[in-house]
Amino acid sequence: MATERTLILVKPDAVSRGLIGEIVARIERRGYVVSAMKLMQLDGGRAREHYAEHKGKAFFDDLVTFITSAPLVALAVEGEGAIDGCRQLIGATNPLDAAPGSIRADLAQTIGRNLVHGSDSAASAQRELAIFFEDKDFVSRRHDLERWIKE
Ligand code: IDP
Ligand code: MG
Repeated sequence: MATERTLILVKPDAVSRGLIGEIVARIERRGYVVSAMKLMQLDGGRAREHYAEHKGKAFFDDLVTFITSAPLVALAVEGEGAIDGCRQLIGATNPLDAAPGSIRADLAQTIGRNLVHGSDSAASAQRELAIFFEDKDFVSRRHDLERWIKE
């Protein structure tokens, strides 16, 4: 397995509930490292770009309204298999289907307020990271990553 970089969003509901630390802590405890992090309020254009795959769906407008409604935290997260690993930590889209112990199962109630976004593939991660970050925003965490990779 290779070191991967994924986009995590601590969505506005999580920021509003004071869960930034809880969510970042779970990601760090798994052994993944943060290589970029930004507290920001997303504009409509970038929100529609981020959720482009859902354009035309019934929930699309509500989703864009929600994700732009208040500040979120965008993070680049790195580690071995970080894309699928973070999705596992986050849990299924609907908190009622999410595995116990996952963020959504433990901390969320509804699909529309499920606290966290995580990229679902390498292609999505690359596309989504470019919406939130420029090359200069990333710092090297190579030294810290190597401590976790003991093969
Ligand atoms: P994901 O966040 O688990 O990748 P997606 O299917 O990519 O889930 O959907 C993006 C986001 O859109 C979800 O996290 C959720 O907040 C919202 N969403 C997805 N499906 C529904 C729905 O049926 N009703 C309302 N909101 C939805
Ligand atoms: Mg998705």
